[in-house]
Amino acid sequence: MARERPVFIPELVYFEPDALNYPKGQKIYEWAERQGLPIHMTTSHNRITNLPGESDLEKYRIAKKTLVVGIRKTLKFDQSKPSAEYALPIATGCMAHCHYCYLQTTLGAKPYVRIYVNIDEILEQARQYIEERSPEITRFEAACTSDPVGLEHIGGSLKECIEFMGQQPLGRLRFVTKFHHVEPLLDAKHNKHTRIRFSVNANYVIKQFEPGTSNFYERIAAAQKVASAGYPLGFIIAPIIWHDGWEDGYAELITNLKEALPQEAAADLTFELIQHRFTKTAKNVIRQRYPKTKLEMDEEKRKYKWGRWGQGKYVYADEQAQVLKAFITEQINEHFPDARIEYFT
Ligand code: 0TT
Ligand code: SF4
Repeated sequence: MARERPVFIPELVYFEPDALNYPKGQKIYEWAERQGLPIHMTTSHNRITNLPGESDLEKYRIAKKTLVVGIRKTLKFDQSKPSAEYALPIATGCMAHCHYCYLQTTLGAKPYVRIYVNIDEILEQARQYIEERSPEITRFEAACTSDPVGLEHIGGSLKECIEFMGQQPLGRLRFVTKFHHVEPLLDAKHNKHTRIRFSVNANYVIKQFEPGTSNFYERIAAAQKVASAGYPLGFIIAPIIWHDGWEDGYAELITNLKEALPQEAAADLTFELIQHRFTKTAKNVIRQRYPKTKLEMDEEKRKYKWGRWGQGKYVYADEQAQVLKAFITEQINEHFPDARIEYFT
């Protein structure tokens, strides 16, 4: 059995000065000191131009191990279709190295990990969004720009968000993770208003493209724990990748889930299915950062889908996407007849 994935400990920590005026900023500062980490002050994260590293690649790898503690200034939340109404901004960046990750392009030149300390302001804004949509339910996705479970031991923000949403009759929280470090969330007063989803995939995809994450069995063990703690549970199968033997790979994934999960975990279970996609920019960035990747990004084989804000993306051709969708849907329906498939995109 492989060694357990340890929690993330950054190698460098930067603080924006105002961050220390917030309890969470103080708390993280003390944590970093206890860990003996090199701590720097910076007037703004935009000024962090002197990260060590010779080449762009080295700078990128170091940035992924760098934590920046700051304040979320824009309190206008992004949309998060199809998973929720709004993205809840509590952190950006991620220490893992999934080759296909869209943060490589959406975070541009700032791939370091940022935690926002003004959580009260952020949640106050969420409260306003909930009010605006009342009496409809408003869902917030906390994993649009980060993997917040992997950062929970540092900032503790997720637990605060979970307990906040627990008290909102019309507010719901959801987030997805590839980490198994759910321990700090198990005693949160969630009131079933938070759905925790684990990202899972065919063995080939996890092995080839997801370095730096918890392995499949660690994720499933964590799924059992959150289900036992009464959380609504979900799985996101993403990105769905067409590869040699994909049918066996995805069939095996669903049977492994079925075998590993206790019956009661399947009581309120959802699946979200997301096919692999890439933009032209992403392809270039991925080639530079993971030059040996086996990730297939051949525009010729794909369908171009126009984007709402400029750059479009390449998805599988309709026929291929339909085959993937139909096969995986069938496997889920067979093994988890009570589960709900929320979308295929
Ligand atoms: O390339 C990744 C794809 O995965 C995107 O099309 C979004 C999608 N996705 C990711 C999804 O369908 N369901 C999820 O739960 C996500 C993990 C969360 C998400 C992220 C989402 O549902 N919708 C989004 O728009 N995002 C991202 O948030 C994309 C954008 O960069 C950011 C702000 O809107
Ligand atoms: Fe990106 Fe998620 Fe992988 Fe982190 S775990 S690198 S956010 S895909």
